Amino acid sequence: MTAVHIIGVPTDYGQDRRGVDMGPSAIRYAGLARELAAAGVEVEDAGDLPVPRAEERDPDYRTPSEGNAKFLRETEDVSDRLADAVADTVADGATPLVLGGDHSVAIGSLRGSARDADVGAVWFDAHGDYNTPTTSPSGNVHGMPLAAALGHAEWAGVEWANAPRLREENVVYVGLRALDDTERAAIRGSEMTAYTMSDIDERGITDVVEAAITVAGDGVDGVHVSLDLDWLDPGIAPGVGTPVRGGVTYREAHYAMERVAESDVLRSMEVVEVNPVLDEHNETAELATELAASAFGKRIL
Ligand code: 6HN
Ligand code: MN
Ligand code: MN
Ligand code: MN
Repeated sequence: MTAVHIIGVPTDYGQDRRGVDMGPSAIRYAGLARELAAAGVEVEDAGDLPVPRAEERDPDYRTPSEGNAKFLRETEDVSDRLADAVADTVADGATPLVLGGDHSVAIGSLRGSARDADVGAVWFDAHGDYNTPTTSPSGNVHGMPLAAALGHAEWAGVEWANAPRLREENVVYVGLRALDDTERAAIRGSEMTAYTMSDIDERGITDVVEAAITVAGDGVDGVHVSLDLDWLDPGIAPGVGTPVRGGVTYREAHYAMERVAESDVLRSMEVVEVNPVLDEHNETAELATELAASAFGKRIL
């Protein structure tokens, strides 16, 4: 029986619209443990990592070399502790399910997952999350985690942020539809594979997800799945800080997660960017819960 350890990481540092720190609670209230049990996995909730309130900290505290990245020290501290928690969970033979918080938590998840093994990643997101402290238009670290983990540009050699055994060749985007100009150029120049919403329109979700899992899992020990709820259309997932129209449907999202479960390559997973302040009756948190259950094997029949 698969064992899943839930690790909540209630960060609110990585973006401007406050409230994403309540994501882990909202996802638990939506019945995560029950849904996972229905998927047939053994669940253990490790609680939340202690995360200092943003109000106690200064977003602008940084050295000149840190450029435009807000709360970078706090992000380093959380990432260090999350990387340990994820690596320890995997070493125990369980699959970590990290609940954000904003997408900056992926820095710690990826570093922990890729500490003792070669890993690939599938990034289900409207956004590329491939900025650096100087290319970022916002200074928000949730727009940077993949560049940080891969050591792209100024992130090269930033030890706390790099995922040692993650390679660009095994990183695949699914559902991109909002990129900054510098980010687009950097993604084009990388070895990553990027499937946009247009690719899903053309080829269908079945084909795209199949290809994504194959590329991410090629020659590695396991795959990290990063699920940003803004991947979905805001009509069904309104509770996110950076919504973009034209996202995937409810069934497309479930199908993708069902394929993740069937492929049997999942090493670690995170569900991020659920913002209960912006949500309608916790429906985005419910969706996050249902999708996690599908990724861990919940079936209709
Ligand atoms: N996310 N590209 C924009 C930025 O500020 O860097 C948006 C990033 C959104 C990140 O949703 O995880
Ligand atoms: Mn994201
Ligand atoms: Mn996003
Ligand atoms: Mn450190």
